[in-house]
Amino acid sequence: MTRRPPADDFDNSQLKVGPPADHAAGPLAVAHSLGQLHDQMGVVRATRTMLKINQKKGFDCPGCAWPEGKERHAAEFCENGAKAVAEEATERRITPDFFARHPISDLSWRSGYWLGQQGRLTSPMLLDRDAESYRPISWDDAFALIAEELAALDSPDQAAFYTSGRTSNEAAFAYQLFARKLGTNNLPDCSNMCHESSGVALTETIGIGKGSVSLEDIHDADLIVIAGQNPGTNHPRMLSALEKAKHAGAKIVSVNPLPEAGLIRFLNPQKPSGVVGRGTTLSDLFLQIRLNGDLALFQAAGKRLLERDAADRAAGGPGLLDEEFIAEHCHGFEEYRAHVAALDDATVAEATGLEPAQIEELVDLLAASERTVVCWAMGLTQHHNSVPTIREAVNLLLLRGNIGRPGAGVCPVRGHSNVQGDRTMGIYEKPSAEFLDAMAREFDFAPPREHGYDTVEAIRAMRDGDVKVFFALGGNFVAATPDTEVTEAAMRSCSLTVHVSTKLNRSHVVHGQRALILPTLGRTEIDEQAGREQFVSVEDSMSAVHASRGHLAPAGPELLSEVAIISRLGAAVLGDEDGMWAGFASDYDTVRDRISRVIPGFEEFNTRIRDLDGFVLPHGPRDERQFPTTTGKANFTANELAVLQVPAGHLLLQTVRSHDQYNTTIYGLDDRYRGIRKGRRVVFVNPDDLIELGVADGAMVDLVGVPDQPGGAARRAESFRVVAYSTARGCAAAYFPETNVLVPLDSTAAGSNTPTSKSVVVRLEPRG
Ligand SMILES: Nc1nc2c(c(=O)[nH]1)N[C@H]1C(S)=C(S)[C@@H](COP(=O)(O)OP(=O)(O)OC[C@H]3O[C@@H](n4cnc5c(=O)[nH]c(N)nc54)[C@H](O)[C@@H]3O)O[C@H]1N2
Ligand SMILES: Nc1nc2c(c(=O)[nH]1)N[C@H]1C(S)=C(S)[C@@H](COP(=O)(O)OP(=O)(O)OC[C@H]3O[C@@H](n4cnc5c(=O)[nH]c(N)nc54)[C@H](O)[C@@H]3O)O[C@H]1N2
Ligand SMILES: [Mo]
Repeated sequence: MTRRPPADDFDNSQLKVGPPADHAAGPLAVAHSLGQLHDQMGVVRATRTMLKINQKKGFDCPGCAWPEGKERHAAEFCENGAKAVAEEATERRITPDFFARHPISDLSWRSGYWLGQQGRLTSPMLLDRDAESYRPISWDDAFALIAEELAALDSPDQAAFYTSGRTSNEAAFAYQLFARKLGTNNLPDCSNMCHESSGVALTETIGIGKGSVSLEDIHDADLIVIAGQNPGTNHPRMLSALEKAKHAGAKIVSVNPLPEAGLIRFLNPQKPSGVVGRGTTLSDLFLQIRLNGDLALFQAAGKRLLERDAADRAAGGPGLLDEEFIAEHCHGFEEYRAHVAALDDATVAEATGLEPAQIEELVDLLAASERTVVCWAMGLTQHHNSVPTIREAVNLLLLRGNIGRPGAGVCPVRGHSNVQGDRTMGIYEKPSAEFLDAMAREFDFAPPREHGYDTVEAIRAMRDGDVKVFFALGGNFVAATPDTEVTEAAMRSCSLTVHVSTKLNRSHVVHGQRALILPTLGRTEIDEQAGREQFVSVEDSMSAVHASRGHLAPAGPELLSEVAIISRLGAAVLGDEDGMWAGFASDYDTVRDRISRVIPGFEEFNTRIRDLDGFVLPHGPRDERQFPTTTGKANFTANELAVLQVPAGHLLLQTVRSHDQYNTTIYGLDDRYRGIRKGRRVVFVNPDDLIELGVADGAMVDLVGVPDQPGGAARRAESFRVVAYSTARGCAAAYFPETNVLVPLDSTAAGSNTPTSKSVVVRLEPRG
């Protein structure tokens, strides 16, 4: 199963490896973002744009889902938000003649970086059967072609409708309505590869799959545990919140196999001290945990808290548990207590790679804190045991009543800027009966009840010929998903692939028998329909909904908004007798009216969204300690601990983001905080592991997986430079999407079906 990646991805000739940074942000970050912006946008346009980002009358940063808070800075953005904006608001354009000059045979060998650098897509394009190049097509013909392909299916379930998390609430709602009216729940989304494990674990334990804290809770916390997250790169604005908490006396614990710069020290570029001073030291405790060891860590910490509680009570003290909370609001405590009592310390040591004294330090902090928040991201969600790991984080919080009170709670830090909103809008392959009932009432139809395909299931279905039409509202499906060879073949076997996109990417050049590119407006652009400026809405990681308005002229006259594209698709495929779709396209208020009648928490949507602060959605556990679980209480759970065994001579590889990428969008070839410049094909390995494996720092290796069957072919990613680096023993790290070829399609998290992108077993094979 060898796959050569696009040719220019291999170029490591300029690669420079230096020492990692010991802090994040600061003046250099500002210089970097301005450089990128001026390069892509010119000075005037860049400055005008940056003054609107995350402002109350401006647009929501397309970077991440971290909330803005009520008081905004003049510059409410970060280095990486600026890069995300530059990527979208670039003045470079791809016009139809670009495709004439670059046939598919050329484009399919270009790197993702090169494709993205070509500029904004401006015209709808069709790649016809057996054609060598994309050619222009009118919007009407494009919609007619999709209608024809959908009509040719034996069943609507032979189509799949993917969403990436930048899609607005309005577009997402119209899109899921379209799919369900067509007759399918095949609505896979990027969340399936992202925070699905959080959603599943939180729904089971607290009754709602969303975080329970606000920005103020972060500021007010005594203790913030950050596990499996690299905010310095992926949520830089979070560092300002951590700094604020820190100045108010909070302690911060970082749990990570890598010592990420952003969690060590932070120079706030928005404060004078950040420009001249040494900044704020963020982490009080760094636990360099083995990949996949968090379940064991949380369980061990819970066990020790219980032991200390018992000891304290025996000595006449008040104990450490919040007994009242546990008695009144929790279920399953005794089972949990019995389960962790049997936990074996040797297994914990093996799973975590940590000394008992290190775990004791965490327990000291947990015991001393009256208000604890646990934050996490992909380091917890992309493992086999992700769902029980997150359940275990909840156990730890429940013990001391840390849910539903100020300064405390669960904080899954979302990725894409509206990924949480898309799910709220019904982008979900497993919709609840209540949601479908509400849709049925509002739109007077019988929505399909059978669950649809998630991302991994959709790939299997395409591979097996069960899905023939693949439609994507944003994203870069073939590059973001696991098992690249399998996925690319699956995509190629479709009769039609359609991508609503802002930028060219690999999913446009690995295509079905026919393929469409439908260019769309981005967040930064003015969206005018029927002579009136429209706005859209988004929901951040803390359930706050607010409006987003672009202010730049669209990248080209032919672009349609996502809402317009879905509405015209709806009319072309399903007809529009009552004018609903036409109404959606010309006035987004009509979409919001529908949302207000279908989705709880959106009552009076059109009025409340016009409040510049937006509004916060209800959240039972956070607001009133109401836990809408099957037991009606917050559930303690007993989770089996199994240590992930890695065969001799192998390492556990995590696939991560560099500082210069947004998922599959590569902004540049540096990873400044980790000391890497001008190259991406590197693998970070602990120096002691290198000695044991007999591989030198700087050596060139292939990363080779473990065959699915004994004697079978192994997955392989070629040509990586070994970088000796501080990471937990037995662990390695390399960037995705280059390493997605190594992630087996069938290797997914139990309960959420999320690909296990953070625990891939590999060996390093030196290149001759
Ligand atoms: N600039 C920028 N911003 C982004 C993105 C981007 O690509 N670029 N992507 C967006 C999206 S969609 C998302 S989901 C988020 C992703 O945000 P992150 O989750 O921060 O992204 P990753 O690079 O995957 O980093 C995972 C972190 O978890 C650690 N880790 C890995 N495995 C384990 C483990 O087993 N245990 C523990 N304790 N730690 C572990 C890694 O060392 C790393 O620090 O960021 C969003 N924001
Ligand atoms: N190995 C490995 N794989 C991973 C991960 C990992 O950590 N390791 N992380 C996973 C995660 S957390 C996620 S969220 C997924 C991401 O998966 P996706 O969301 O599918 O991928 P992106 O790279 O974010 O999508 C980028 C493309 O979106 C389009 N785009 C950008 N802005 C807009 C817009 O406003 N509208 C429209 N219509 N299109 C737009 C552009 O054409 C761009 O090329 O990847 C997953 N894959
Ligand atoms: Mo994500």
